[in-house]
Amino acid sequence: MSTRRLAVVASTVAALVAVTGVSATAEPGPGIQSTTGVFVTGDWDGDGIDTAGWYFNPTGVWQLRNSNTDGQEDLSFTFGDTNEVGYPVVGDWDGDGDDTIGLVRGGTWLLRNSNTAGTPDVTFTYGDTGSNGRPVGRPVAGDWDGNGTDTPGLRRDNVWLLRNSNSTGGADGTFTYGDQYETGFEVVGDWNGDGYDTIGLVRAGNWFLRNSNSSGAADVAFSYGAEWPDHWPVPGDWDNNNTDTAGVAEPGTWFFRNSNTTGVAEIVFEFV
Ligand SMILES: [Ca+2]
Ligand SMILES: [Ca+2]
Ligand SMILES: [Ca+2]
Ligand SMILES: [Ca+2]
Repeated sequence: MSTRRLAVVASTVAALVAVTGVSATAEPGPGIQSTTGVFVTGDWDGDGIDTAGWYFNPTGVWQLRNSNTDGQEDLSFTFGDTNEVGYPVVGDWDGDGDDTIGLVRGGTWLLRNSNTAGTPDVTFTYGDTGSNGRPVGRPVAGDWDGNGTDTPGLRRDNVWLLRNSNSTGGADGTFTYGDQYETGFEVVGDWNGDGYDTIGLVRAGNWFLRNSNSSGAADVAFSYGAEWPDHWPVPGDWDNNNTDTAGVAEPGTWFFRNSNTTGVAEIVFEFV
């Protein structure tokens, strides 16, 4: 077991105030994909605990681990093409209790209901395709209406567009959260354990979480981790108490915390 602990710099967390009524189309700051892959977390085996995963877009290979401990992947399979342009998403698309994988290629969502190689179980159009073949905006997924299934969302700058079904159509809810030309990294989770996933932003290690999918100020703000891309924000439910809390990953090491507060990592392990 690693003895490394995440150093958290105590810093003043500025209040995040949402700007309303501003239309924005600019791409957010962080690069949409890392050349070394994308860190993801999900409940791959349906035991109630979110665990680590990794998607390597140059090969389309997913590597998932079922415990937050040092070790190799429990699952490894290909879903995606060589030099895949799709952005990885994770969610419980069919509401059976386990999280599975998906890709967003431009405006096309390709979702699979098992963590295995194969063709998409669900395909639909949501959003637009940019000139580079990637989605316009950053895809997210969450259970916005508390019915047990995760469905799509997009963040375009500070405009969030959420949909409540995995089918072709428009946004069911749209609001602004964040600044115009927002540089933060978007996160989604059930921060307060009420059964609804809501949104958040992580700016340079400062987390700004909101408990409703609406415009307004952050409900919870704290510092955890370093600025992206040193630390990739990966929230999840590490202790199976139905609340999602902060986590960050850097290549090879994962640092999870069981509360949305400033402090050190409570779970640290080496994976990928
Ligand atoms: Ca599922
Ligand atoms: Ca839902
Ligand atoms: Ca919630
Ligand atoms: Ca938890």
